[in-house]
Amino acid sequence: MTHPMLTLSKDVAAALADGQPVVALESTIISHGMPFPRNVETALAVEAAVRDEGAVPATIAVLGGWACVGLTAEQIGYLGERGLDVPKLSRRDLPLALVSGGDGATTVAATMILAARAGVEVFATGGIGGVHRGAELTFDVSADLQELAQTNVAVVCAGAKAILDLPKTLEYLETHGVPVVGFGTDDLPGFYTTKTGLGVDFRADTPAQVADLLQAKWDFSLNGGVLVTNPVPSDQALDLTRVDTAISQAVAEAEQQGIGGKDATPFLLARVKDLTGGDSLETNIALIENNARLAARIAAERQARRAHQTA
Ligand code: PSU
Ligand code: MN
Repeated sequence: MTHPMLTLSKDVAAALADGQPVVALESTIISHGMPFPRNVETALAVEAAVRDEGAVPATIAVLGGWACVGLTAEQIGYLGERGLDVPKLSRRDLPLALVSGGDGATTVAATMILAARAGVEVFATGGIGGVHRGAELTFDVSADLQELAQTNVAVVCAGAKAILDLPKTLEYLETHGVPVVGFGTDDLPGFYTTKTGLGVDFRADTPAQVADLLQAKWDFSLNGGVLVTNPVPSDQALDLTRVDTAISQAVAEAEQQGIGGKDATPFLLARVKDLTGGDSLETNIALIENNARLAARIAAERQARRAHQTA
């Protein structure tokens, strides 16, 4: 059931009606994940990458209390320019934004919810939220993980970054039945780095293999998402030691300054960017585009099967 406040752009509505592949994209990464104007340039480049692979992009946000699936370039520009003034919306915050009639940038969790409502099953982003370092004391576990546990959307990302506790994040996903796929790799990618030394559950070397897994899971009514981890292209990856040093310092500063709740992730991302002299931003941009292309190919594979089944 769609909600009356769910608005599909013309392009997205037409693509879904025609059975064309559609890729969902989030907006927290625009408003909270990167500085203006690179955030807007990146969001538009990512949409172009999806189109280039033959799919239709559906960037998702709440605007004026309407849950929008598919934004115009102007709307993307607005979210990027207003940056941190746009509230960050996760599952908890979504109903508040709808009743207040305000704007909001959707996290992975909230984007999955709205994508699923609209009938979009593949979503590309940079990195997901996870279990934070020190979560045994703070209880800081991103709502993204709980959403992956219950909402039927495949999330293509470059892994989770080491601002998180990666082994605990994998444990959480295992408990909640979320398969972690490595695209072309047996090693969990670490966002800025291609490897973390941790394993994935399933290696896929083609979009068709990912589509097979989605079909098996959902046909069997095993609800919930699949995390498809796609390593950053190696010529764009950062040095592991350098990233680790920056992350450790950012995590320590967050602790000293008492930064928690939904401010934790944006704070850490911004500090890592500064501490790497901006290099982490370039890597971030490259990997999102890479993920968008893969997501488009997976979405195309899903649609091709559906067409075949109904033929
Ligand atoms: N990780 C990144 N970049 C991001 C985010 C995470 O590398 O922009 C954003 C995503 O929108 C993700 C959110 O869903 O942060 C997680 O926030 P929290 O930990 O508060 O759930
Ligand atoms: Mn949190």
